[in-house]
Order: sequence, then C-alpha cells, then structure tokens
Amino acid sequence: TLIKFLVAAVIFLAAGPFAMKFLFGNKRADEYVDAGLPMAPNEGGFHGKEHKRSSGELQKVDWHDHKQIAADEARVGPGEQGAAVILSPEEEAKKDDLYKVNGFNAFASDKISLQRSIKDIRHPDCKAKKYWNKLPNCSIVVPFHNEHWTTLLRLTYSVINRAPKELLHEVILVDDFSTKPFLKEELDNYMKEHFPGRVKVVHAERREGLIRTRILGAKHATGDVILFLDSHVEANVNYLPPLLDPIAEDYRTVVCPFIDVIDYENFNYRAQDEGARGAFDWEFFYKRLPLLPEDLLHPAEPFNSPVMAGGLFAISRKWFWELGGYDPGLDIWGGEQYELSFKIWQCGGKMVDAPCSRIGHIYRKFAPFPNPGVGDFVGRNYKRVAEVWMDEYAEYLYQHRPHYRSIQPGDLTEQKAVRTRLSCKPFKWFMEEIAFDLVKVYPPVEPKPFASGEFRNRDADMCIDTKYGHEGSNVHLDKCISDSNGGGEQNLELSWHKDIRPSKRTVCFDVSTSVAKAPVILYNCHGMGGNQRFKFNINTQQIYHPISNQCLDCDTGSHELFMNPCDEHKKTQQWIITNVNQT
Ligand code: UD2
Ligand code: MN
Repeated sequence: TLIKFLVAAVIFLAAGPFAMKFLFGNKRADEYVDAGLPMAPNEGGFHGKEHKRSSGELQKVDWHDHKQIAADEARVGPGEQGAAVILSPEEEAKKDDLYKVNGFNAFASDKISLQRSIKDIRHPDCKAKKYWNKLPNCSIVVPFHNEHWTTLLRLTYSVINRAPKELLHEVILVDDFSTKPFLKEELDNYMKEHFPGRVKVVHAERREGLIRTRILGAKHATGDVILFLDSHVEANVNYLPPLLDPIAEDYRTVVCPFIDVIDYENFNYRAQDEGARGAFDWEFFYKRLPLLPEDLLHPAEPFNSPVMAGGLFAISRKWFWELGGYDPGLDIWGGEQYELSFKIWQCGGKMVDAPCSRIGHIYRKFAPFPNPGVGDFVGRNYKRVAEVWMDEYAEYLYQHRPHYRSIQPGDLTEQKAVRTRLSCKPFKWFMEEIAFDLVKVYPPVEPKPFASGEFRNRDADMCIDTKYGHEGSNVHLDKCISDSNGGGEQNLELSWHKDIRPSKRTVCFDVSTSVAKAPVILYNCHGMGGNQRFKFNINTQQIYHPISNQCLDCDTGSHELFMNPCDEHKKTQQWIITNVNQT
C-alpha cells in the first residue's frame, strides 16, 4: 500500500493544479440535480483563488492558526478549556425548565462564554501534520429544530474562530420550522450584526425533518465542499483542513471528524474514544468496529469507515448532488446516515474518518421533541433505505424487526434510478469488501448462549441476581426466584460473546482488577472480551475469568459476589446453571 500511495502521490503531484481543477466547480445545486449525470470537467477551478500560504506551487503546509491557539489557551472562566461547569445549589433548582425542552442542561450552557476554549485532545502527531496549501473552500450547513440559543451560537463562534478564513466560505443555519420565538428575527439580526456576510439563516416553511432541512441548506450552499453539522457542536483546533484535504485529492471521498462528547449535564468536553470504524447491527442501531492493525500504525492518518454516525461530515458539493443528495422521502430523523454511507461506497466513493479533526457533540440525555404526528417515521425511513440499497441483506433487518415487513415505504422509483444511473455495486460487495468484519461482530443470526438460566451457587443455594442494576452497580446473590417466585433479575446468560449478562439487557459482568475479592460490576457490554470475558468449566462448575486468572466466588453470609484465586474444592466457586450448551 505504501508503494501504491507513493505512485498515487507522484501522479497527483505531476498533474498538480490541473488535476485539482476539475474537482471543484461553481455550479449551483439545481444544475447538478438536473444534469443527472456525472459532471463534465469544468473551468474556473478552485474559484481561481490563490491563498496566502501558497507560493503558486502545490505543497503541504502548516494550517494551524497559532495566534488563535495561544488566545484560546489563555482563556479562564466557567467551562473554559472544556471543563465542567458546576452549578450552585440555587442554580441547580432552576435548571429543570430548560432541561425539559432541550434534553440537556441548557442552563449550564448559558453560564459559559459563547467563545469558550476547549482542550486540544488530538493525537500529538496532529500538531505536526501538514495539508495541501490549496484546499477547496467549504459551506457549513447546520439544520436545527428548536435548538437552544447559546449552544447554537457557541457552535457558530467555534466553527468560525477555529477555521482559516479563506477556507470557510459561509455558514448556513437552517431553521426547521422551530417554535421558539428567538430563532426567528432575533437570530437573523444577531447573525447580520456579528457575522455580516458570513452566516446565512434560512427558515423552512413547514416542519421538514432533519433530512429535508439538510437538503434545503445544501441547495443554498455555494462552497466547493459542504460540511454538515448538528446544531449543538463545538469545533476543536484546526478542525477544517483535515476534512478538506482528502477531498482535494478525490472529490468522491467523504470525510468525518472524530466526534467528541460534550457532557449533557455539565458541558465537560472529552473524547469518546480514539477512533473506531462505523457500523450497524441488524436492528439498525449505530455500532462501531475496531480499527484495523494498519490504521493503528499511523494514528493521525484518515482511515476507512463503513458507516458515518450521521451528523458530522464533509462531502464535496459535486459528489453530494451526483448522488442525488439525500432521499427526500426520509422524514424527520433517522436512517439518512445509512442511506448516504451505503450510496457513497456502493456508487464509487469512499468514506474516511480524519483523526486530526475533532468536533464535540452534545449527546442528549433524552429526545425532547414530540413525534409531530407522522407515525413510525424511523421504521419507514429504515425500510426505504433497506429496500433501495440492501438487496437480500434487508431480510436480516426484517427478521430482527418483523413489523417492518408491513410498513409501506412509499415511492422508491427516484432512489432506485440513482442506483442504476451510477451503476452502483450490490450490497453484498459492501458487506464483503468494506464492512467485511461486521457479521462476525454483529451476526445476523445470534448464536445460542453457551449457558443460560439461573446461576445457583452450590454452597449458598442462592442465585446471582442483577436486580435490574445500572452501569456501575455491584452484583449480589439472592434467594432463587425459582424457589420463592419473588421478583429479581436472575435469568442470565453466558452469551456467545463469552460475557455474562441478564438475558434481556446489554449490561455485562465486568472485573477490572485481579486482587483477591475483586468486585464484579455491571458495565455496558462491549462484546470484545477482556474484562468481560468468562468461561464455564463444565467439570468443575467454576466460572473462570481468563484475564485475571481468577474464579467467580461468593460470601454466603454477606451475599457478595467477587473473584478469587481458583480452588475447585471450594463450593462457593461451584455454580449450577439451568441450561448448558454442551456442543
Ligand atoms: C444522530 C446524528 C444526527 C442524525 C441522527 C439520525 C450525530 C452526532 N448525530 O442523532 O445528525 O444523523 O442521528 O437521523 O451523528 N433536527 C431538525 N429537524 C428535526 C429533528 C432534528 O432540523 O425534525 C436537527 C437537530 O436540531 C440537530 C440535527 O437535526 O441539529 C440532528 O438531530 P439530533 O441532534 O436530535 O440527532 P442525534 O444527535 O440524536
Ligand atoms: Mn445531535
């Protein structure tokens, strides 16, 4: 691959600005849509702009704005450097009203400067990374429905303050028929006053849902690239060049930033992880796959990702419209991330995550919007995506969600026409070449658990009871339900993932130390073994934890459950499980 890359780089450099020229046009959205066919190379290139860092030659340069970085680093105050804001008890009492309508602690947001600094948590290699001196420019499109004032404004300041001026063509805020009064003239006026000529506000005439709202924004965009964002994000240091650079090399590459977490309670800014490949399970929950060994070798380089999270990504305007934009039949929320991801890969593009671009997002505590009376829009959206793009694999989705079979997806002619027009590959190709490890991690047919039922201790004659405990709770023994008919959660399984979980939930036994009496704690199941991996020894009836080399044990007096050095003669380490799969 190194050789391949070098060859590509040489060809690219030799072709130089000429190659780049036809990547970016100044066509308007409707021309792309009407043209229907891939674009002819067009003149004008990159808006003919030479930017200040360029000496005319194509080269890689440092895009960091060191002045801005220093100014950010000097900031102090509530929430600065991405710290959590702590409310006083009096303030705590006042936060509820705003919490209810936003699904996050908007009262806390109001305590923080609109231009707060956040910590640069990029991989250290990112600091030295350089990008092409000539990059396409970009329109940021942000759909919003009833977004909170300070989160929307903080987003606006952060994307403008931390982007090179010549690369950020415009910011387009698209109001999806919000009902909060301040999101009308007041917002228009604020933007006119503070960001004249840089921020546009567009108002939809009816509730469109986030997908058609993004399409509406994209139709107003005139930059080479469109960066879509959710309305409650903050962009980190130098977020823009890493998103544009791969697109400059190939306009069919779509680039996602790393999505960091802004805590919904206190606005603390932190990493979610250090990268993973996007995927889905067969109920269409968004999931992640581990990085590949070669991705780990160069942690600052973009890596292929099968599926985007949905809200945050950069795509060349040309490629977006060649793909037909989004399916406008997708209503309100959900499924569009799959539609676009499948389409990008199957129709000849690719998608990468860029580790050096980090953008924080508030994952809400709960969805604050009522269903606007359009039925099961998520189900209908999923059905549209499955019917158009997933071929025989749609069946797996329907097996996990049988009621989708009877959902009417509506007219799909236009969407199928996109597939034919661009000679897109079958879904099987996507599953085998791009998401090749997905079925291993998320098998369409879940294998049977190794063991299931009650886990009864031989000494105590009591059962393990997880008691519907949340993440972080300890696990104990209790009177067996099968003896007492009492309430509890004793139907457990040693799942095919080799973890132990209540059979109806995805919290798992997790042991993170190897000391004597190491506690067993419930954590979200990660399906990756490690701390959560257990083995059942049918002969000795012990439950073994390979990573700590200890066995599940208990105290018959206190009913505590913990790990101890294995001793097959100790009855407190012997477990009778109702069903054991001998095969
Ligand atoms: C995730 C994505 C989101 C989208 C969604 C699935 C991230 C970080 N977020 O959900 O972008 O892909 O999955 O569809 O990847 N909005 C409207 N009109 C509506 C509803 C929402 O304009 O009717 C806006 C909303 O203000 C926000 C964006 O659409 O800016 C996404 O909605 P969300 O934040 O509720 O979705 P999220 O982050 O739970
Ligand atoms: Mn969001």
